[in-house]
Amino acid sequence: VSSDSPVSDFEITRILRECSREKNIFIHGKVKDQDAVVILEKTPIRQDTLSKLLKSSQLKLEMKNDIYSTYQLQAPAHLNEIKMTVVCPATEKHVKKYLHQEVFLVEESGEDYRNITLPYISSQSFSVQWVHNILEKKAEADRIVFEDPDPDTGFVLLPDFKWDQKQLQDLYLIAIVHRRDVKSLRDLTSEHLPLLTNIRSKGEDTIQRQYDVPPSKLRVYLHYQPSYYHLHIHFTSLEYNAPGCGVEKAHLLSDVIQNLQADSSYYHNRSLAFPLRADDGLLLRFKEAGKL
Ligand code: M7G
Repeated sequence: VSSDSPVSDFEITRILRECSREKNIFIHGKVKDQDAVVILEKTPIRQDTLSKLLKSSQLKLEMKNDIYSTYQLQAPAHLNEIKMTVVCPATEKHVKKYLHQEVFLVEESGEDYRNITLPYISSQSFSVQWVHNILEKKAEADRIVFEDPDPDTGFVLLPDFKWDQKQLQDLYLIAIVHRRDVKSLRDLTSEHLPLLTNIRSKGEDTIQRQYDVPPSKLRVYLHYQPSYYHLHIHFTSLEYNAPGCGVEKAHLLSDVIQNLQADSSYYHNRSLAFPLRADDGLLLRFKEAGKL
């Protein structure tokens, strides 16, 4: 590790989560005196480097039996990269976000949102400084793929930091709205339909043009609850099982648009179900209110 690396002084405290199938590991540790979370993830094998990988790697036979054989393949360093994400200084909430935890499904009525969830998220949620930095071009400006600057219906489209952009199998972009008064799905009414339809059409057009991925290969959705309460839309490859793309957390943008067309206060009134982790403060609030 080079001396200007953010993790050259990293001291491991504990492993928060590990998944051999996803080939990633989430580590809590300290850099000097600051808490840090480091995520290491093996990147997908790229089709465009396949022949190089097969030709230039060293092979070690592990076993052979009839028509079956397995090898250990030692790929050259540049074909064997690991993606690292660093959160430093990390808050207690970041550490918890990545810790493997039991989850519980909560059903939140519109009233529960206003009485329990809203007061909680107003005081407890993650900072959206990184979002403002993107909108103000103070960070990631060179990564912006498309921008519509309109203050009401405009947004910025850029790669999510989960995607290293090296292959399309795990394509992942996010559209972040310019308006700062929409926290989540719950705030949406028919007033926001021009914003949502604009994001859908320009987002899909841009991804088709830029990456040659048609709308029929995209999963376009919002999370409820999100981690960051500034409205943003996820655009992921349909082939990629992105974390949080399951029915308990993801709401397809096309469904959201139709629900608002049918009823402007749909998301104001409806009960919405979502998973909460055992150590989530919001879960405790629901329990205290006798809702679980
Ligand atoms: P979310 O639904 O609020 O939360 O989505 P989740 O993290 O629980 O899914 C926020 C999305 O923004 C996630 O897909 C993150 O990977 C992505 N993201 C988070 N941060 C801090 C950044 C960042 O600094 N830059 C970029 N480009 N994406 C980020």
